[in-house]
Amino acid sequence: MSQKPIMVTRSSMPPFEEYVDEIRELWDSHWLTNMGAKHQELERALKDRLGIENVCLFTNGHNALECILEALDLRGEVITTPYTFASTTHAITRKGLTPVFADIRMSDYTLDPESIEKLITPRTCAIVPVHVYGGLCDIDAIQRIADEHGLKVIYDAAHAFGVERDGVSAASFGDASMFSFHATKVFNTIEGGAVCFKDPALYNVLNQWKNFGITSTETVEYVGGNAKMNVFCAAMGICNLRHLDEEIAKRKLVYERYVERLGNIPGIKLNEIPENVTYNYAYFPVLFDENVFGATRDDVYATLMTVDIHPRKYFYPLVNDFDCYRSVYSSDRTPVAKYVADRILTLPMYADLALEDVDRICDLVLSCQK
Ligand code: T4K
Repeated sequence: MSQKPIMVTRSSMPPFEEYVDEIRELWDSHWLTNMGAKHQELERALKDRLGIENVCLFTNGHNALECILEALDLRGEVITTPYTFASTTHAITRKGLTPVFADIRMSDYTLDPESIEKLITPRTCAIVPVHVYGGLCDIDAIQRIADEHGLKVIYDAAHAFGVERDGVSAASFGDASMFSFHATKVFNTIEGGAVCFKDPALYNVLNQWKNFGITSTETVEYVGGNAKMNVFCAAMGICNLRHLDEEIAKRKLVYERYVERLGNIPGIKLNEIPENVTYNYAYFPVLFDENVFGATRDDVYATLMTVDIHPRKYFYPLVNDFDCYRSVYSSDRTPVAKYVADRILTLPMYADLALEDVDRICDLVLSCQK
């Protein structure tokens, strides 16, 4: 059945009774937060699902990223991408580090390893790449650069939950990966996030950072914050994790219909999924080349908005064009990112999007063609 309005995404939720059953025991325990039983249970379930050893839950992906940057005790410059959500750069800046923007690749809009290499200085301490739309970065090239120069790699994997390369989860790459479990994500805990990491010693440190730096009832060793996931969010995660495969399978159908309708249109570029990657179908980005397609991204955006369909320009403007950064940075230095940000539109994508609505969206997109 056609919905109105159609937003860029729509949170998936478990059956109501399933969630109620999950939270019933919380009324008996009266333990609502501070790493309660559901919190531990979700961490265990995530380890199983992702095939990893180390995971730490957080209130949201942003706090998770701030905490891992802090826990790794980084100082100096961090090479990152301007083609991302505000969170990535803000986390770096708020932790007293200096973001340095490298350019992205045209193929999948992730960081271009060549561009990273040119920006390394003696002050560089880390690389924070983003698996944009769930498409994996050039992990091997980035790791080679990091190893050569002794840099940490912290992936912003906010979009990449459920993505695998050759059967290995996106959670396994670099020194650490941050996931967002926000309501808009393929897997959500309402608000939430996690860090997956290599060094097991980080688990206690992250737990302390997210709990005011408290190390025992009578000792506080760090100036930590409060970034603990509460158990109602963890319970939502436990439920949603049971439905993850179904969620991704439904998204795949939507994705395939979009590709069928928009895949061979001159002036439209879609992202390709490499053969060895299992994708999560998190977003459906479309790049419009106005010279070939005959209409701009903004023309298509306006056409859809007129009929209450709300695509989004993720990620426009570029972070280096934000008011809070543009006095220091210039998007002219990241020309590929600038080109993409001016032409990208992410079309509605979620598990329950009806295929007839996908057809309607595609008809409207194609009606802009000249
Ligand atoms: N790094 C990257 C690369 C990220 O993309 C993000 C977050 C982060 C880090 C930080 O992770 P978190 O700290 O958020 O865990 C949304 C999300 O709020 C944000 O999580 C996400 N990226 C970003 C790409 O998208 P907005 O400002 O576009 O959200 P909003 O409120 O306009 O919602 C978009 C659509 O989602 C709505 O039109 C309808 C739907 N929606 C929204 C909400 C809040 C629902 O269906 N249910 C909901 O509860 O940022």
